[in-house]
Amino acid sequence: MVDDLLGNILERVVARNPGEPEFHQAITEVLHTLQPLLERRPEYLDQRIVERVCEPDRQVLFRVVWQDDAGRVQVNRGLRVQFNSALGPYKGGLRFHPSVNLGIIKFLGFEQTFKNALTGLGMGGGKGGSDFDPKGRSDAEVMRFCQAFMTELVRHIGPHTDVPAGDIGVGGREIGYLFGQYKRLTNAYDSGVLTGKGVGWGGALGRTEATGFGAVFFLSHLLASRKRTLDGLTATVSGSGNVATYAVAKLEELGARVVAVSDSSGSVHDPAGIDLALLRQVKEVERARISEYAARRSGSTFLRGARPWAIPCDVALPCATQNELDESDARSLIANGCIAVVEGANMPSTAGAIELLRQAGVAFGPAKAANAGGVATSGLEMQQNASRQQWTFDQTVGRLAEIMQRIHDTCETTADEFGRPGDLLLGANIAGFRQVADAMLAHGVV
Ligand code: NDP
Ligand code: 2IT
Repeated sequence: MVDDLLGNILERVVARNPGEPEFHQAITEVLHTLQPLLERRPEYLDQRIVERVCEPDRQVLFRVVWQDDAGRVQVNRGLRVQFNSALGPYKGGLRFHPSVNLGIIKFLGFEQTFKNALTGLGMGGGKGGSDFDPKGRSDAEVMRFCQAFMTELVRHIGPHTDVPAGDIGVGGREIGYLFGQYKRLTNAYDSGVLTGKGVGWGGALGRTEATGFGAVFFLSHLLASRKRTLDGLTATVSGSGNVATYAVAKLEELGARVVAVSDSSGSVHDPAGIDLALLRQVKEVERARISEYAARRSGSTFLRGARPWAIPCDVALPCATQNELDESDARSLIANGCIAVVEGANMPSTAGAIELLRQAGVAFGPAKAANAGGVATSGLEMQQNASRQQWTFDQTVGRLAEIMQRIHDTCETTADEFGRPGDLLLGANIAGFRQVADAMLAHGVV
């Protein structure tokens, strides 16, 4: 009965959002896990909470026009989807990548809503970005693009309304240019309007490291509940951006050997263990391709066009992008004896891959729980801005560690409560949804 109702809702959501496969995928994954909750809480269906959470509060699409270094006029599209504000101001990153479209931003905003609920820090869900491609652009071009983008975005955001941050293609440099333009347009030093700011002007120490660190804290708890530790394990990580870099750093600090990282052109296999200083030099300082790492590091090889999942490992952390770990990748991981997959990226594993990992008994840390450390630390940055304080690195990372432990335990106990021990995907979806749904019920028909 509930199953039929959920099936009908899903069908309607897919029909009214055509051509948005990533959004359909994210909604399908969540709705497929809600049945046991809805059987106990029929008021969610009576009040049409499921339909309501699948419909964004607001979607803003806008033109972004700027001039490149050669004086040519460039036209991009800007987006901000304000998905759900039941728990607080909209909160979520901005993605600058040529693949960005409305369906991708909607999937990210939908996921963000439940992820932010799991942090317990009173944040709603939103996401935005542009099809602008920062690769190969000069700092001056990136600055002019960010200024043009903020010239429209400024109307829609604010410390109590909507608080953007980084995501793919948006890091400290971009947040700086965006903040500068926001300040110029408003004549207000609203520190709390963006997170991921520089530590000298309102940023929180530890925010840069937070998503990668948080994912590894989550992995440690996942292993601990199976009486294992990271010490001595072999890890593979995809991506070599913000999340991947600080996942590598924490994995190595906790005694694991990371033998692979990647970017969209291929993977590096480094059997001796990734040299973190070289990785940061190549990616953060020089903004070069990951093949450059292999060129400078003896004993490592560059596997052009390959994902890292065929390289044997005990634990795997997809930290690049959506749908980067499919069924054939899952088969390779299982065949090589991988014991845990923890998602640093958003929706990196396909539904088929997740099912294969589940059947094989591989421990699984779902994105909306495992990568919540980034946005949680954005919440801590907002707390610091509101109280005009700056905490030490250890204070912030200490809070992050507590939050990740609590998120892990919430997922575990919720899975137990609904008779599916160890199914942290179900635990995360139900725990996040329940919190949003109860707030929406309390707020009435709005
Ligand atoms: P970055 O831009 O810093 O790094 C992205 C990395 O992923 C790069 O190595 C990039 O390679 C690779 N990548 C991007 N797109 C693709 C693609 N289509 N195919 C293969 N590789 C790709 O981004 P982040 O590290 O911030 O984000 C990584 C993931 O983590 C995303 O899914 C993001 O949504 C998620 N996330 C980020 C958080 C944060 O705080 N930053 C918080 C929670 C989740 P290349 O340079 O070749 O494009
Ligand atoms: O996907 C994510 O959680 C992020 N990109 C971070 C969002 C944030 O507001 O810090």
